[in-house]
Amino acid sequence: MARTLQLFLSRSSAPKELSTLIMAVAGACKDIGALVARGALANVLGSAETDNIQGEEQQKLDVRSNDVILKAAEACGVLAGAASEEEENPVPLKAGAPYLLLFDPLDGSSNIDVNVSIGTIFSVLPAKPGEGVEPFLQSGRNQVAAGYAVYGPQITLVLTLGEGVSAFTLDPRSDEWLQTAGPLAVPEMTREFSINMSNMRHWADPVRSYVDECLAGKTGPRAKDFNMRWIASMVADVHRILTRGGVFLYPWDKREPHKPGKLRLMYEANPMTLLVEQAGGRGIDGNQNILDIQPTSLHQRVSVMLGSKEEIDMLEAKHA
Ligand code: P6P
Repeated sequence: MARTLQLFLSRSSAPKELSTLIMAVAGACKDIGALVARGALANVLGSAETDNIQGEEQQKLDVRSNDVILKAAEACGVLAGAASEEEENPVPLKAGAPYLLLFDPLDGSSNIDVNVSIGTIFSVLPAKPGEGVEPFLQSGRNQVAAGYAVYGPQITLVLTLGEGVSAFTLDPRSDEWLQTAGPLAVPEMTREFSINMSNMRHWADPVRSYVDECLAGKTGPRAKDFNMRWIASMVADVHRILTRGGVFLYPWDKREPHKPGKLRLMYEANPMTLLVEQAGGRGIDGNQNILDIQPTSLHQRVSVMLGSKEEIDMLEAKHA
């Protein structure tokens, strides 16, 4: 009989308050999964006709998912505050509580209406004294936990508490999260890269050179043929990499040169990089390990290259 998430947490070194938080987030992901599964039937498809702080049009499911998580965050009693992609400012919760929660409630919005896997990403930091954004501006190394739920053919929760990565599948019959994998390990070598090729003409030279070598295949410098995957839901692409290896790139490009990248550091790149590192992979922004970046703003963006160690070592060398 597979272990429930509750039993897994009780046997981990996680403090009781952290287990309470993880169960609260996991419960919110169940509720979001149910909304995703009902789609049009729950009137959660399509645009909410509003923009988020990034100036991006919000989908109804972005807004609904955000509400679900914020409610769970408020009720769990162990969060000093929460920060969301969908909220301009952090939401203060319980003064003196031990943790901060940062999340992207619904990642992959462009896939919602076309029934392609989407997900929720979350990161847990220790609470720090201070007001507003300040306590949240901690590097990814400070994360005490990170994870995501992927709403796909299975609803799967992937989690690290800093002692490896485990996966739990939601059993539709019992409505329990049951452990189905772990510890996950990202193979050091891969033949699969993941990038939006339509941006090729905008990439910086090191990324262009790396991808060209992958495309050159067996007769090129890599002496092997590569496959390409791009789901355009970071959660789904990273889940594939945690499951069978690969390398995911959303690098800086010339389209908006003032932006370091498209993805957000605090609640997309940091949690995903912690998971990948905990599974033996790496994550860099081209200059440094993503987890070493000292954040200066809550919604700052970052260039992301993460996955199989050999590929990231190669990308790092090309950026040197
Ligand atoms: P593009 C989804 O909108 C997202 O933030 C990530 O989940 C995904 O990897 C990326 O953007 C897709 O971006 O430019 O290929 O649509």
